[in-house]
Amino acid sequence: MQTQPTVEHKPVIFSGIQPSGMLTLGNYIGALRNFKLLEDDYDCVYCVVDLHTLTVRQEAAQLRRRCLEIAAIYMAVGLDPDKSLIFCQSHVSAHAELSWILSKYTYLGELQRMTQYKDKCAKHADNINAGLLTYPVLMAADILLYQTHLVPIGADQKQHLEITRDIAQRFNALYGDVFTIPDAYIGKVGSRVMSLQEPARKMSKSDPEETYVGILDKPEDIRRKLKRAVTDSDGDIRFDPENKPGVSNLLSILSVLTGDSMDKLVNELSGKGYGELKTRTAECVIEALAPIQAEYARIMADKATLQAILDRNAERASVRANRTLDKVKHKVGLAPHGKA
Ligand code: ATP
Ligand code: LTN
Repeated sequence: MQTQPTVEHKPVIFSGIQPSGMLTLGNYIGALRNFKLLEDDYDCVYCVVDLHTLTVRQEAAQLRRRCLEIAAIYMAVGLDPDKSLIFCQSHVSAHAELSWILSKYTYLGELQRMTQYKDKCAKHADNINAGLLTYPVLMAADILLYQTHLVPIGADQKQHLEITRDIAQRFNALYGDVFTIPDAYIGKVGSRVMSLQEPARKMSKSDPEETYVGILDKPEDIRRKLKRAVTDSDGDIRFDPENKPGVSNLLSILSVLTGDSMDKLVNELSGKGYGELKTRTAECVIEALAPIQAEYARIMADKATLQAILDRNAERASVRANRTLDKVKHKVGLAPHGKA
């Protein structure tokens, strides 16, 4: 009897970024950089999660443009759209459909406990819509549709990954092994890059300009922002996130981007003063972002090609996502359609 050759399937990665603004150094260090590092060893699905972005009021033309921009950034960090599946969430209707079904397997109490929900309610008190609450269900749908093993995210998304696992386990307990249970991948250093002005808070693209470095910022802006970064007054360079959040934040950024250990950096910089730490960090950030910026400009100069890549990849993603969605629909008892 002839034996079939075994096909080696790589484990699946899924992650998403919202097109809610131009990306920051936090998004790069906490998420994007890891996307690229993991690309060769996994079957990767990277999504621009535009449906999530609707939870906060957006200007339509700007949101449309930003979707393309984030997809271009994915490619500019080196992700290959023929290797990794790069697409817009709203182009694959299975995400919204699965989210609707999973919301019946998610408890109100667990959604109300999410810290991002509480933070967003406080920040957007004039528009506390139902989508802010059900946001993690859509995120669970994103991840579970692709039978994902690993989800590279920043530390702020850990709670959302936990609820995703809970929903999947609850569903599997009722209907059998429908979903793969995903694990979070959170980098050891840099999983929480802090605001340059309020180093106790995470750097966020929806905060004021001076609090973050944008991936596309010009060198002079990066130098200015880092020079003005809030530190403290004891003048001592050491890694102590609790008591010295500003200095520790700069050290973490340097450590991730150079690959140098914290001990090595602290040894080199001790006694040198904050000016030196800030200059070194700025130059290192400029050097890391320069090739990404050049590649981004090249990709954005040909939007037709970019659009064609997104269209093609959305079709491929739909085929994969619908396999899981069809299984789910069958399990919960939705009527089959006539398609053979
Ligand atoms: P917003 O500020 O608009 O709420 P965000 O930047 O927090 O957006 P996303 O754009 O969806 O949210 O985040 C994309 C990825 O970047 C997520 O994995 C998130 O955990 C990570 N990330 C965001 N900010 C940081 C940060 N300051 N440090 C490390 N990782 C981050
Ligand atoms: N919730 C995330 C963005 C996001 C995501 C995902 C991340 C939506 N769906 C699926 C990983 C996997 C955020 O706000 N940063």
